[in-house]
Amino acid sequence: MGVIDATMTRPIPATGTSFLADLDRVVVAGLGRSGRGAAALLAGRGVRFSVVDARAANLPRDARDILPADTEIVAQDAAAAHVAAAGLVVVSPGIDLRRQPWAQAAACGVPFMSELELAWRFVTSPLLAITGSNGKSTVTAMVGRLLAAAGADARVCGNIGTPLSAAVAGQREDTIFVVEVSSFQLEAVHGFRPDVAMLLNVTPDHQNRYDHHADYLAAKEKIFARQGRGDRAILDLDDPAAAAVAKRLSKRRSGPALLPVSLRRPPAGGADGAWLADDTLILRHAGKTRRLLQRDELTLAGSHNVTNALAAALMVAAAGKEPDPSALAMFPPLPHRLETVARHHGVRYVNDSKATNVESARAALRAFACGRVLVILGGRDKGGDFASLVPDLRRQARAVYAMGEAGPAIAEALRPGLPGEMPVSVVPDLAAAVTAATAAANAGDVILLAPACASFDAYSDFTARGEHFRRLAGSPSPGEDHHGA
Ligand code: UMA
Ligand code: ADP
Repeated sequence: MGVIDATMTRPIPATGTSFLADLDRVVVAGLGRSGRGAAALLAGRGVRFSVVDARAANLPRDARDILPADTEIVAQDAAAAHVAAAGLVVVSPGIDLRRQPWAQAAACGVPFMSELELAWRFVTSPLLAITGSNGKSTVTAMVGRLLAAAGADARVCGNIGTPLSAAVAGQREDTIFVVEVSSFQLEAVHGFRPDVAMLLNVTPDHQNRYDHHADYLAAKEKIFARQGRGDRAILDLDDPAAAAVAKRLSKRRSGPALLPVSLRRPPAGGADGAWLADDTLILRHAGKTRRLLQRDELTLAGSHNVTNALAAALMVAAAGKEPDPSALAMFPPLPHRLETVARHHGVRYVNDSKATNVESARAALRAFACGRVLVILGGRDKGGDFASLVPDLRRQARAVYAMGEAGPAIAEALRPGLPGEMPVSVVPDLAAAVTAATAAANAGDVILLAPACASFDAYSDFTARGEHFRRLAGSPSPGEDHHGA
């Protein structure tokens, strides 16, 4: 909790941008995509600022080029005094506020504000925000697609790629911002108040960034912190952590209206929400109930994507637009999310490189027929509880390939729980895993990359890992044959 409390030690106004004019010594921390967006907003307001970045000496030219000519750039490891004297630090999500020089400055009362918060203060039209451990990008993209289909100027942004600070430029009266929000971005928010906020689920992730799971959960829960009467909060009640948050929100006086999502039951007492009944996706909003579609009409595979579709449709309805069932049905998997990239001799190759934690790998395993999955796990361990996958592997898998840095530890965690006939092979890398799985697969099987780990032991990111898998699977070109997942 230290970081989150520390960012609040010297209060800044909860809304508006006028306070920026009175500020001296604004620091933009990190000059990646977020930092550049924040810098552009500040420069546009005539606010002078400096930049602190760990790569100060090697910032890419395009990053330097967007700065006013006389902007001071300070190396992070030499910035202690500079940051301690700041009137405000606008922080990029990749900055870990527990580290120096940030922790010391926060302890001295320097106020921190995330790029998300700064950008939000410039937003003049409705804003929808989506968070959760898994499913954020999929739901964000779905909501964007459904809003566009309904004729809105939907701006899909945030953690999904374009920072909100870049998306606000040229906003219109009819713009609706659809913002994927990460826990990192929520650490230093103060007034951030989405009109509709969504929490899909909270399961262990980013253990390298949080001392305790409770700190991660607290960051996620901040999406609702400033919501009040007239706002809406969408939560997946099938997820125990999100259900607990819903309970807390329901006790808040003048809190947001709760809109539940569930695969198991309709909302209590005829309230608004979205649910599944007899394999039909059902939406009730403003008291009006409608059947959207049958679950097998969705292009997306897996129960988790039924949840995502319900949540997306509910958010669109909450934004005052009608979700088009056919747009929902046709929504394809995003790249690297349960994406079928090749089929050879009846064997299907599925790229779920974005399954970077244990829960998303579990969701992927459950999306296929029992006993037909040859699954590739491994990469850089983020502290995942691999042994908890044993029951799912017993039911769904035929073989396990444990690759990369975490391979030996994964094999050690799984072997005691798995029957002897289910081999767990430790392989050095993805190429070896695909070769071994291809040799072992029969027609009707699925070779699934769902690593439950980060990619950084061998790749720049999950995208590079997924592209490599695609090539290894012999897929002709990116984007082809991804509609069958
Ligand atoms: N930097 C420092 N000190 C540090 C860390 C970073 O100076 O301690 C500097 C780097 O040298 C670099 C800059 O900060 O110049 C990079 O900033 P950043 O890491 O915040 O990255 P951005 O380019 O601003 O991208 C961020 C998100 N990155 C992270 O949260 C790590 C992107 O999410 C997001 O798409 C983008 O803002 C736009 O909103 C990426 C991500 O991995 C995809 N997110 C995590 C996830 O999805 O699991 C949360
Ligand atoms: P995020 O942006 O939160 O990482 P993505 O939509 O990119 O979410 O999906 C990340 C991973 O989680 C993918 O492997 C995907 O198959 C899986 N996933 C998507 N939605 C859910 C969900 N609701 N519950 C569990 N796993 C999910």
